[in-house]
Amino acid sequence: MASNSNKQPPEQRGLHELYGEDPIKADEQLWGRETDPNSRRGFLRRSGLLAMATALGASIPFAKNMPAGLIPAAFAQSDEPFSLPGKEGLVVLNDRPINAETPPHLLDDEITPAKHMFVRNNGLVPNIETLNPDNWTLEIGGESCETPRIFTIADLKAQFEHHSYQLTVECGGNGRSEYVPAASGNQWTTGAVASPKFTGVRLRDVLEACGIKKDAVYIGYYGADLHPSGDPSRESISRGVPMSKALEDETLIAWAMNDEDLPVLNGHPLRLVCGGWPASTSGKWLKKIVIRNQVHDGNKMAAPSYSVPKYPVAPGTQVPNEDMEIIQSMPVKSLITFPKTGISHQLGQPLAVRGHAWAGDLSVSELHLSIDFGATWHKADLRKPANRLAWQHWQSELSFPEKGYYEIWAKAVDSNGKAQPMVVPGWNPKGYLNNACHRIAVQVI
Ligand SMILES: Nc1nc2c(c(=O)[nH]1)N[C@H]1C(S)=C(S)[C@@H](COP(=O)(O)O)O[C@H]1N2
Ligand SMILES: [Mo]
Repeated sequence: MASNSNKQPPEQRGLHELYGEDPIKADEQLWGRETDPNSRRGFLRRSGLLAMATALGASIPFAKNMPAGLIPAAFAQSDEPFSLPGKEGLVVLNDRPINAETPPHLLDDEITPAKHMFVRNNGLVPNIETLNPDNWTLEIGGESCETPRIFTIADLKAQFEHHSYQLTVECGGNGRSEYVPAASGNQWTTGAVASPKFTGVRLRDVLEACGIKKDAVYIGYYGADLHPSGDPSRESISRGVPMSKALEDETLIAWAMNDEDLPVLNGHPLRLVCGGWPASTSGKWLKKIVIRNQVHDGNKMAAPSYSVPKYPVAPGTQVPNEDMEIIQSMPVKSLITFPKTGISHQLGQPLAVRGHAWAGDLSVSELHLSIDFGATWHKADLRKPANRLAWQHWQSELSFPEKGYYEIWAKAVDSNGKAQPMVVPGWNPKGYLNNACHRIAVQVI
């Protein structure tokens, strides 16, 4: 963030100069920085608050509490129209490969419906004609597999016990758009997360049926999607998890989501699901699983992919790959799924607020809400998860002291006592693990 030292800080200038006709332009002049007027980063400068009041046409009762570096939640909405087969209301971030996220108010269901589950593809979606569940096979192998075998989906269904779990899957890059300097990759805001119910067989049962050698340390998956180049000798992505995660009760080889076939974009006819870990470990269009005697070395396993620095670094630092570690459990996080950001609310009436919270392998123990930019907090009612690794629902009622612009902030605390940060957490080169508090805008009238 280069600021121009020749320019005066805003305090020393007249307000008319600051606002001008266009607050973003005015800000640019002040700080000598090129700004994309459509970029939410345009509000990161110190005059952001004043610009916001002008743009909103409303007073901000708790303005003095609001950290100057924040992008107002009122401007964080996206109304881009978009349609993908079987999906509704998702916002497309990239179409080659297809990546689309879900606006928070469409994640209001306790169990995420298929039409609202985000899509994150690293390669080319397999041709629908090749995704026939009747002749699909899953191969189990690898150097630490005693007896490599091939199963049809019918074999899996017939030979192993079926299990259903609601599992929270979140892309490791969810929230990336808020990092400064920007990290390359899909600019996810908050919508690369979902918590549907998956049905399948335990990965453990299948691996044990094939024999796990004593030296096994990791599993890796291979899917049927091609690398974006179309080169069949290259994998689009091939990641995995340590044996301890692979052997958990909830780690599934799933064929169904919410009691229906998996949607094509979410891995039909078969996928791996490792709830609570970066969703990149949940292989779609699953063709093969290998049991490894070393950390799996498929595409996107090595740093910097899905890895973060082992120590905190200053924003923009170049971090050597050997100083990075693979992301395991995702951090504590929450969403406000009702109301939709930007609503108007009548003064004097309580406002019902609700959402979900999750914490990777852990559970969430508290959910706090603030309407005064984090100066004071109060606890919401938080429910237990449907099962381990499912997100937890919370709800509350809020009252507002006077008319004006407010933000509702939600902050979850995990079962180890760790809370979400109010602002974007430690910068990392690829922009992973942003679990900053979710904020929505409310205008009290
Ligand atoms: N075969 C395959 N599996 C994959 C991917 C992929 O591109 N190909 N993307 C991974 C990543 S990075 C994420 S975040 C999740 C997304 O799952 P979804 O598209 O069902 O929401 O799938 C993971 N599994
Ligand atoms: Mo991801």
